[in-house]
Amino acid sequence: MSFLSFQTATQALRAVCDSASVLGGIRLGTATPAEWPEQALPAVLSASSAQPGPLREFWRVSQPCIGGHDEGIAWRRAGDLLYGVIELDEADFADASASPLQAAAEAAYRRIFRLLDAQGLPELWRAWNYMAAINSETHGLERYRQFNIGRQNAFDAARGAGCRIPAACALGLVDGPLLIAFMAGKEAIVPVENPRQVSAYRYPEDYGPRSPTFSRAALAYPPGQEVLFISGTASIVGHHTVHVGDVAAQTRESLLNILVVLDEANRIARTGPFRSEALICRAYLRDAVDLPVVDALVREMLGEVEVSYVEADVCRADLLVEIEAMALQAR
Ligand code: 3EB
Repeated sequence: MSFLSFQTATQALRAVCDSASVLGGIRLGTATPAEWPEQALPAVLSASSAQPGPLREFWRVSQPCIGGHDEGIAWRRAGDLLYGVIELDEADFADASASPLQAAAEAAYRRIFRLLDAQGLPELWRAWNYMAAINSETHGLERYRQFNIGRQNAFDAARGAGCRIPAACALGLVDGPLLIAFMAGKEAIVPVENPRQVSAYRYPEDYGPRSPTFSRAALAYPPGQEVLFISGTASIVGHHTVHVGDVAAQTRESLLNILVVLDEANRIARTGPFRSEALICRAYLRDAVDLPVVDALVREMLGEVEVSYVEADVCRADLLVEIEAMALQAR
C-alpha cells in the first residue's frame, strides 16, 4: 500500500475507513464533521444531479497518525508528513494596525510556520486558502491584496527572501472565517513555474503592494512516492487576464496553462511523466451555471479525469474560473 493516498467519500462517515489512518481533508457542503482535521467548504457543486458529489475528500496514510491542536491549528502527522487546518475570525484582528484580513493572514502563516518548526517538518508543500468577499475593497485595497500582504510578511519573517514557495490556491467565499489548510513535510518540494506566465511572486505592483506567494506547481516526496500539486490555474498569460467575459475561452486558456505546467513538471519528475488523464482536478466557478461548459472542456482537453466543482470567487474580479490539479505516483 502506498504511504499517501487521496480518497473521496459520498457515504456516511462510519463506512469510510479506519479514522486513525486519515491525515486530514476537506468537508464539502453540509457533511457532518469528521474527527480528523477538516477544512469546511460550504459551496460544493456536483457535475450531475443524478450522482451527488462527494461529502468529503481526505488524505489517507499507511500508518496510524498522531495529532494535536497547537497555535489554533488542528493537525495530524504520520512520519514526516503533516496536514493542518486553521480558521481565523477576522473580528479577532480588529485592533491590528493593518486591516483585519491582512493581520489574520499574517498571524495564520506565522502560526503555521511555528507549528512546522516545532514539529521538525519545516517545508510547506501546499496551501489551500479561502476567505470571505475576496474581491471587495475595504481599507482602500481589495481584500485579496490585503491577504497577499499578510501572507508575504509572514513568509519573509519566518522563512526569509528566496525561500521555497509552496503550491497554493486562494478563493473567495460569501462569508465566514479565513480558512487555510496545508500539507507540509521534512523533505523540500521542487517548485515548478509556467513559461507562459510571469511567476506570481514576481507580479508587478499593478496587482497589489505585495505579490501572491505561490509557485505554479510543486513536486513533493512522501516516502516511496512523488506527488504533483498544480496550483490554482487561471486565464492569465504573462501577468494579464485574457478572455474577459468569455468563460469557455478562459477555461481553455486555464487548461492550456495546466498542460504546460504539467510538461514543465514532467521534465524533472523522478517517476516518469504524469499523464493528464490521471490528474485529480477541482474547478472553482464564479457562477455555477458555467459548470456544463467547463466540464465539457476539462474532459476534451485533459481526458476523463476526476473533477469536482466548487462555487467560489476567483481572486481577480475579471476571472470566471480557476482549476487546480494533482497526481500521485509510486517512486
Ligand atoms: C493567478 O495565477 C491566479 O494567491 O495563492 C492562483 C493560485 C491564484 C494561487 C494564491 C492565486 C493563488 O494569479 C490566482
